[in-house]
Amino acid sequence: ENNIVRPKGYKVSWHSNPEIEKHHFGHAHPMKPWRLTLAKGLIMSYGMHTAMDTYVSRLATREELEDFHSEDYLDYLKTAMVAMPDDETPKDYNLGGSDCPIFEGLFNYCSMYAGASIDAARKLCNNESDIAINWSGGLHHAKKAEASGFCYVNDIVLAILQLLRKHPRVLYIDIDVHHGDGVEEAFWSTDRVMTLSMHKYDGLNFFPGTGDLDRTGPDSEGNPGAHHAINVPLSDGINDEQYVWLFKTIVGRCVDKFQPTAIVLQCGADSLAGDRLGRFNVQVQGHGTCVAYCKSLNIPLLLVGGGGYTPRNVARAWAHETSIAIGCDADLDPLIPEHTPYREHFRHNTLFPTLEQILGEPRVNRNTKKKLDEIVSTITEQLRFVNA
Ligand code: ZLM
Ligand code: CA
Ligand code: ZN
Repeated sequence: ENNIVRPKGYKVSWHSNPEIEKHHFGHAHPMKPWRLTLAKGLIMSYGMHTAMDTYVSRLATREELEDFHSEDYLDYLKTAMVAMPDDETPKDYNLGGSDCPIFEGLFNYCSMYAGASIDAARKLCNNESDIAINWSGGLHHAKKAEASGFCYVNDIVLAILQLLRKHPRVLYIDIDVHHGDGVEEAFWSTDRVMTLSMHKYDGLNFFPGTGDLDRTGPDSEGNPGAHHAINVPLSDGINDEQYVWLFKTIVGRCVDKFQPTAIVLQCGADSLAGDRLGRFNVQVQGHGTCVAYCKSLNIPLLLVGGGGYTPRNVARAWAHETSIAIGCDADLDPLIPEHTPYREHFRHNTLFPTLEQILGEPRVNRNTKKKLDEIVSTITEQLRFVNA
């Protein structure tokens, strides 16, 4: 096993619990908590755990969950019947459908990934970490009293609420291929949280169907949340060069104007090329460059996971991004170590497979330069209304 040198005076904490990985959404469901096992195996085979403070996370308490979720929703989530066949389960709170099935241990699963994000946020609040990581979190669609899109409890909202105890302004950035609607909605009416989501948007078909460029916050006069929601709607096939340019340009301008004192980055890996549900041509390198850019801002940073439905690519991305957080990315051999568990899943034995290796034929890029320039100039205009 390799040993990574821990950079002096720079602290990264890794929050996880192996119990989370053992849950199953059901046969053929795209969300596979097991992808976390694959990612952890890769991270550890590079020896990266030796350069972080590692914590086995605990269950979020009822009281902590109630910071965002309603009591009746939490009651139902806790007692929802496992035995009932899918088609007989009542669809209360959007639970029990094919997207958000009720499965064994559901409430423990939710409490564990939420506990990890809350712990991670607290490490940032008391300056015990500069970057805190929870790859099992990032479940951005969950609402106050509703499950949505594979998400039941919104760990991101709970973590941001922790950060707001110490931090005047939090910037939330979401690079999952889906719109971060649950987080956006939770902080819709406050100017202490700016939400920025990049996502596939086609006005109708692609889940959750929201996130157009003109969705910028409440338009009621005098509402402090006005202009504090930022949405970057994208088309199929966007590549690394375009994606990273948009990310740096827009995040750079948001940071200049909003002056966040903490950043939460949702690193959904379904924006990668070859994802089972995604539509983009983003590669592990480009995805990681977004993390590196956030790190370079030297603002306390919470990294959470999110989507990601081709497990080998999820593992590659989150391992690479862990190495960026630690600062050992340049030292890693891109060839996946021989002793990596489940190495047979990495048919191309590199952290950075080419588009041809991933896809055979890359997806057609439907994003024109003109459209991307329009997005940047519209958001630049929007940010004229934002002050720190
Ligand atoms: N049908 N099985 C992203 C959340 C995306 C809603 C259309 C379900 C699926 C999908 C489930 C095994 C995040 C929708 C889809 C079929 C109504 C979505 C179970 C395949 C399967 O094979 C499947 C029987 C299932 C679900 C595909 N669902 C693809 N896309 C989205 C939710 C979550 O990545 O952003 C964060 C973790 N749901 O499009 C339907 C409208 C349900
Ligand atoms: Ca997104
Ligand atoms: Zn997603």
